[in-house]
Amino acid sequence: MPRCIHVLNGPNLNRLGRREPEIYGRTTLAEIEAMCRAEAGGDDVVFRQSNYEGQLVDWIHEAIDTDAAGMVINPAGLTFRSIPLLDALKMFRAPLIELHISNIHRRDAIYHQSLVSTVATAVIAGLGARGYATAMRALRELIDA
Ligand code: DHK
Repeated sequence: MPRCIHVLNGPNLNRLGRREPEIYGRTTLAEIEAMCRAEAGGDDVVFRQSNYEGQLVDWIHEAIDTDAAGMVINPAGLTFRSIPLLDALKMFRAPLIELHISNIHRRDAIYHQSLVSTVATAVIAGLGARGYATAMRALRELIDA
């Protein structure tokens, strides 16, 4: 049975390409999905985005219940305050990479304290959209290890 990697994206990421391009660039989420699938090798990819916290929690439960091999998550604005998201990720036992397009540590202080980083295997921030491809490569290596 092929391994499955889940790539989850939080609020407002559906607007990438036209959302504060000076921060997030002009790559669209559809283009990012294509980048992730291009890096997947023989692994299946579930690629999703939601503006709703509960939907992301449900998708994390689904990843747990279907024995996902690993996860890349860009929690977006839910990174810093969402206890429900954190509690769900605490149950996810496979490799987990937290991904941010921007370098959150070089931005306003509200973006500096990630709750998700307390449970992530690794964190990638500041590489722009290409960070997703880097995260996919790194996650597959973590899964293989
Ligand atoms: C995306 C968002 O939507 C912000 O709320 C985060 C993250 C940063 C990113 O850089 O991908 O603070």
